[in-house]
Amino acid sequence: MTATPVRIERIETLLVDVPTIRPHKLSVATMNCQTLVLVRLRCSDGVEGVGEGTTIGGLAYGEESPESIKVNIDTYVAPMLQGLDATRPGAVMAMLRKRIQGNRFAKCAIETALFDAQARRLGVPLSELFGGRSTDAVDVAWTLASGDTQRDIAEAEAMIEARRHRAFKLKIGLRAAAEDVAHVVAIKRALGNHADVRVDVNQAWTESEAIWAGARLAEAGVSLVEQPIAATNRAGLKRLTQLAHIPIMADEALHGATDAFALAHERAADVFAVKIAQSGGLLGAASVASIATAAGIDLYGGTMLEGAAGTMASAHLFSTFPSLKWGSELFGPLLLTEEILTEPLCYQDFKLHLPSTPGLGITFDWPRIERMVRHAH
Ligand code: MUC
Ligand code: MG
Repeated sequence: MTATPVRIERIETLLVDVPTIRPHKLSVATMNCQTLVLVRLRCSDGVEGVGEGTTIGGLAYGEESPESIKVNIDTYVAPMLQGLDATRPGAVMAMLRKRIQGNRFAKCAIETALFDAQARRLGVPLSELFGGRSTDAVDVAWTLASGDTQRDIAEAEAMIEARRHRAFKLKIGLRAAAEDVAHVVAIKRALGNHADVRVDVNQAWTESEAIWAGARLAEAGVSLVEQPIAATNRAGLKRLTQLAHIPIMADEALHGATDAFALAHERAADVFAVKIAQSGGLLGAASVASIATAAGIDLYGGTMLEGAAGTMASAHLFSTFPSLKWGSELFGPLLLTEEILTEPLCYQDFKLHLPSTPGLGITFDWPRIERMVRHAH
């Protein structure tokens, strides 16, 4: 007797607008609200999986917006997936990659929901489908991005005191490089050796600004510079890495395995920010990590400031890496004013602790989420 196949029955997408606890200032956008793009995938055996494809600042950061992610899933992806075997996420995604160009965030949301459902079906945490965990908790940095030096120092000190974060990423690149350097140096000086301070320029500097600033930041004890120059300027990133003033991390230059391979081949970065959304999903992000490991490039667990689903999907994957040298920045849910889970994620002792329950290991508070869902007029 053959078992009844398990089919993908229904895929629903939701845009959930959640205000942030304070303005979050990046060189490309100031966020006062985050729009979570959630996917609910229901299967014929009654199992449901959840995924997320959230981005930053509409179209300011990437080439997909929350609205495009939703409309492309609703119009193209969902009909393609209906009726397919839900127990084979890898095969479903391979088909989708062949038939749909780009749309990495949308693919990530779908792939996460497929793996969440399959892990629930098998009764194991999602991490077990990616080789099993090296750790049950990942270090989590916090981003200081209020734009105000004193406010950032007070915020960092409160985080250290609460034992929530001791590594801080400073968002810079909006102001002149000299002003930004003064801001960062003042914060590093105030926090001293209690904190690891890094900067993320989000592509804002020219190469010569990056050379000048990198030397000064290193002198002040800053540990890392993330994506200082344009993502397209891979040769420039390589030159900055070779200068060896300060470790260089690739973020926006890294859109999955092909970029990872090229960057690794040229040794154009010291560290990779691995992001599930930028990599087109968990499988792509796992490939990015493997390429980095083979090339002797350090790993950092990046975020697109997702809510609980994207954050936990990332945490499950990152927990399987043999080493996460630079920790992670999986603090997205802490930047939001509203809790969307029945039980919040566990941030304690500078780490995010992973649940051992099946799938993503989280339970959504759907009635509460429903009150924040954006409805078409
Ligand atoms: C980025 O560029 O890394 C991650 C943390 C944060 O504050 O912004 C994001 C995006
Ligand atoms: Mg970045």
